[in-house]
Amino acid sequence: MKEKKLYFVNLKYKPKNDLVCLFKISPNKMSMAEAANTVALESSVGTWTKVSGQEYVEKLRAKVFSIKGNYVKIAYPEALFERDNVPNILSSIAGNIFGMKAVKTIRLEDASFPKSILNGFKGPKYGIGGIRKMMRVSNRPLVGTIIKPKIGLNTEHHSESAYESWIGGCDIVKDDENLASQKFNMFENRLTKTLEMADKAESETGERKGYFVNVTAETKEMIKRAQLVENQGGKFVMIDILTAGWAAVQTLREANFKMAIHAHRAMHAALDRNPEHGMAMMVIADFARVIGVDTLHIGTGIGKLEGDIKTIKELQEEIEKMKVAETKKRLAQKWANIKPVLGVSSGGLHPRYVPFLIKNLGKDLVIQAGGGIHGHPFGTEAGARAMRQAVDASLNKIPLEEYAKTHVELEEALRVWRK
Ligand code: RUB
Ligand code: CA
Repeated sequence: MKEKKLYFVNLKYKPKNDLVCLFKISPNKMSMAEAANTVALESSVGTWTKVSGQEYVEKLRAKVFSIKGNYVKIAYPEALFERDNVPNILSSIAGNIFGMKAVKTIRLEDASFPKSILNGFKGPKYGIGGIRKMMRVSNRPLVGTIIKPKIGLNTEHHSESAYESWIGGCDIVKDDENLASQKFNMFENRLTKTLEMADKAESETGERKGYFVNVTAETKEMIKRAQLVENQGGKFVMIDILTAGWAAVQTLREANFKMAIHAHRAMHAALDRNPEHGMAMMVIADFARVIGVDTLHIGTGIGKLEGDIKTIKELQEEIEKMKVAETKKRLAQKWANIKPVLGVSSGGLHPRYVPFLIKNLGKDLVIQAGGGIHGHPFGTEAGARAMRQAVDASLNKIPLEEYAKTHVELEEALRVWRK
């Protein structure tokens, strides 16, 4: 490798068939160009000293092609990667660089994929259109719930709670992220009993009912569980994409089951909460979309968890649109063959927050409330009713307080949950 200073910086370079990354960098006792150069070399073909090797390797080097303040864009030639291998791609662009002494902090804000890399992936099997068709809901947000308490309920109580949620008006019932196959609520029995309840609720309400059953486990066991869901006619499986790991998400998608895949993002804040260091949720969402989950948690901008609504709106566009424009923290992307993913807002929600969510995030959304349904003083069924009433009121632009005068479940929800 040549030793020329800033060999990995080429501000005249125009990316063609490259994977482009946007980094926010705070250099450590060196110029920005030197720090960016170090990031590009470590994340592509270089190392900290001159090594002997064949000259052709240089063709694969990453190029820093834009430096604006703390924001740096780096282009990686697509040939650098095994193009259908997410762990491989991340080991370059999101690997050693986070620990380099050349930077005080570094955050990967976004990635943008060339068509050749997108072509290597399946993307979502259903996407927004497919999920709407499957659930027969065309013109409103879907309403979902997470059974609470999040863990510890036995199978009978868990499936009863699911039934009550569905007949109250929920479209979707979801396992919590930390429910797998514990002794108190084993997977197989829960699946059978809950799907029975879904069938019962479907015939009683005339609506489609979906169960996001959590198959997160060691990968062979995960596939076994997903197969059981397929055998029993379930519509969805759920996976905790970060704790299971990217290879597991690929394994599940590549297995090409009939079910749609719901992605829970537990642990994302370990990567994305620090605005100066780590990896933005935008990048996590990008890889979830290319691999092919159908629904993904994006945050709320209002509930119990960190996240501002402007960032969440940009994230929603990233997963729900076929083409997104560049912003300060996002790169432009044309999604080519990759279908859109439906965003899920969840975390500390209750009916009072519904107008805010619909105003900001629109109808292509799953509005999901756990405590905000099961904590309703009249019980789970009433809690689900109150959520649907809040959705109806918001879509008809009727203030909640007004609608509550003729809808007792909503009235009670507004009385107990003031903000
Ligand atoms: C929801 C809950 C979910 C979070 C995850 O329960 O705990 O796991 O939505 O967060 P509740 P995120 O409705 O009782 O708060 O959606 O931000 O990934
Ligand atoms: Ca992107």
